[in-house]
Amino acid sequence: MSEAKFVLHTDYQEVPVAEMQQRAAEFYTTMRRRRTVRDYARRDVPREVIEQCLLAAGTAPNGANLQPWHFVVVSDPAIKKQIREAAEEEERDFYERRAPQEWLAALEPLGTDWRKPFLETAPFLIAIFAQSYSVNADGTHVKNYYVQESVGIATGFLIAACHLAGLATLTHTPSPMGFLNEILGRPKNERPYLILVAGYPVENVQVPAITKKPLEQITTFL
Ligand code: IYR
Repeated sequence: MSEAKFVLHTDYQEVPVAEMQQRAAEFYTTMRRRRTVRDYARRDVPREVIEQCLLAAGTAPNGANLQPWHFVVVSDPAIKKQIREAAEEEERDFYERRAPQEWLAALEPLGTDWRKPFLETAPFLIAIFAQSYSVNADGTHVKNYYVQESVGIATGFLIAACHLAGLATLTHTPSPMGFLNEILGRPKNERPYLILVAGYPVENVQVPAITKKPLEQITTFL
């Protein structure tokens, strides 16, 4: 059993309170400009930008630092087409049969339906997988911890990184998503978490007229 080793946290930088205020406000100002975009231009984005965003995602805090995630970055048009076809098949069933009326009513303000053209038009689909467990070289399994939370936080970092880089994103969750393992050749210990679509919006893109809850509604200070 190896013991914990510690190093000085020289990366931590204290910020004067006035600057703290300013930075926190600036971050909010930046983040509030993020919108989920569903209409993408057929315009390339350099792969290096996505790589940097993924590096940021990989810094996320996570259970026991086991980093239980895998990101499959799809730009190949043939694979995107397969994903679109499989997703639309599930989505059609969802919208036309499986979805309860209450769910459809909740989705109405977003104007979504079973058609998912963005899965082909956007330059990048990042399929995010959650590793329920890891597999050693000898085939034995290692348990992962707080997998959903960990992957959710990494996904949040990834979305923020893309947004800061000037990319629009969409969190797409076709249900069920098992087809992603087959199409992308991922192993049984990995569960599809969501597809993050990234790219440029079409010109004059429109987004639903929705609002975010005010601070008083989402917080309690005691
Ligand atoms: N997965 C479907 C339905 C959907 C569900 C929720 I909750 C959303 O916020 C948006 C869509 C789809 O992608 O259309």
